[in-house]
Amino acid sequence: MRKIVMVLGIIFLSGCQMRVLDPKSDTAETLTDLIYLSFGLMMLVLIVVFILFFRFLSKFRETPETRGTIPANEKESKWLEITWTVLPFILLAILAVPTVKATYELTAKVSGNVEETQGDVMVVNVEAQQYNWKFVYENGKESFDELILPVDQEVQFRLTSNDVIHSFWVPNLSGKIDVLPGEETRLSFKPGETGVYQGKCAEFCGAKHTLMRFETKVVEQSAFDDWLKKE
Ligand SMILES: [Cu+2]
Repeated sequence: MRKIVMVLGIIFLSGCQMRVLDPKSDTAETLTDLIYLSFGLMMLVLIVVFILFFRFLSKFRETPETRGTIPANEKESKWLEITWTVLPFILLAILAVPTVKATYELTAKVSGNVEETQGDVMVVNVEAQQYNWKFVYENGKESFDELILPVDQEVQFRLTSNDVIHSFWVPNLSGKIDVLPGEETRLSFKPGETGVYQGKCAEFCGAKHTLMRFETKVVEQSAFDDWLKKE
C-alpha cells in the first residue's frame, strides 16, 4: 500500500510545475489548437463508432424468431463503399491541412537569417550540457538554468549541445526541440504573458537527467532591459 501511495505521489507531484495545454505564447497556442482539433476529431469518430456499435448490438441480437437462421449475405452496396472511403479522406484532410500549414509556418519562423529581420527578433543562444543550461544573450550576457525573456517579443533560440543529445522544452511556451552536439537547431516563439514557466530537458541524457531543469521568467520589456544591462 505504501508503495502504491509513493508511486501515485511521484506521478501526481513530479509534474505539477509543468503545464501542458496552457499556452502562453503564439507558438504554444498554435500547437494547443492542433491538439484540440485532433482530439475533437478523434472523439467524433469514437462517439459515432460507439453509437453504431451499440445500435447494431441491439438491432441484430438473437431473438427466438431468428435463432438458428443465418442472415442473408449483404451484397455490395455502392453508397456504403463510397461513404467509408470518402469519410476518412475528409477527416484526414481536416487534420492534415492545418497541421501542415502550422508546420510550415513554424519552420519558416526559424529559417533564414535573423539579421535580415533586424530588431524584430531577439536571438538567444542556448548551450546544453550534462546537466545544465547556459543562455547567452545578444550583448554577451550569460545566465545558467534561468532564462529571462521580455514579454511580447519574438525570440529565436539557437541551440547546441556540448556533449550528448538533450531536448529543450517549456510546455507553456512551445513544443520540444532536440539539442544536438555539433549541430544547431532552432526554435522560435513570442511570450504573450509575464510569469514564471518551468522548462526541462525532455531527452534522457544521463544519470542526473531529471535535475536538468530551468526556469523561464517572462518579464516586462523595461525590467528585461535593466536585467540585461546589469553585470
Ligand atoms: Cu539533458
